[in-house]
Amino acid sequence: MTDPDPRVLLDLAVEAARKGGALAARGQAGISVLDTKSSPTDVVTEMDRASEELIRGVLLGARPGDAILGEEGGEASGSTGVRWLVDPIDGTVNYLYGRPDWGVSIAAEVDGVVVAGVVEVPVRGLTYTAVLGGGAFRDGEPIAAAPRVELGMALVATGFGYESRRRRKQAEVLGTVLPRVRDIRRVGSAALDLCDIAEGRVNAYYERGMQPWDWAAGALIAAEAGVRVEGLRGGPPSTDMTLAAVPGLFEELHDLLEPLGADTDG
Ligand code: LIP
Repeated sequence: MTDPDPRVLLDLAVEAARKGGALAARGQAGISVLDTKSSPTDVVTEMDRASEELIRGVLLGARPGDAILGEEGGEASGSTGVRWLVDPIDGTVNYLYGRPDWGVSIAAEVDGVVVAGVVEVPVRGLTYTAVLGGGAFRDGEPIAAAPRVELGMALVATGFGYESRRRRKQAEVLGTVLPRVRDIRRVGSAALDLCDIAEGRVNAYYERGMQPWDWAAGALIAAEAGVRVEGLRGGPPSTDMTLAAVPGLFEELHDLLEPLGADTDG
């Protein structure tokens, strides 16, 4: 079977992200918590579920044989070699509080390689996209990461998990990082953090505990914008750590985080 064209996959992802994002944006006012996951503060709203259902319908309606992994709906296997990674609302706590920094993240993998990704930011009306080898874009305009700065001049984004043990360790790591950098940003959405670095609005990003649906689309967009995106021990990002910065700064941040065991909880 010939591999599907990544641009065709991207167009479908954008259609699904816009539909899911529009539904979620309409429902943001007056939203309430439906359920919790790893801790009482790790919430799911009715819109996380409704938007993911709609997105799954658009993707699998067009390509019924594909596999899909969604934050809320779990995994369904397929037969085409294509797997979709879907986070219907990345930044759920922002969403719950009426804040604008949340997005819809959809990536397409072919035989395990992410080839297309979109992060849609409905309240801000922004669409970030990339296909493998084709550059990164915001609303169709090319974007690029900021040039390298020294670690001491870097604006560094990060985020925190929901469990108290992990948070204690993350606070400890932050205690070492904060005095060494220009400043820290905690936006509350990994997908948006990765788009921020892709267009030079922060210099670096690190976070422990992310899942493939959080990073897959944003990591491709950042990589296509010139950012190195990996785990802390080489290889692609993993749940242990997502670390992103332009070459040079990447190594500096890596060498600060690695001895701290920033990819562990203790
Ligand atoms: C969120 C991440 C964020 C992280 C939060 C949370 P969600 O995803 O994108 O970076 O710090 O703890 O995991 O739960 O909004 O999809």
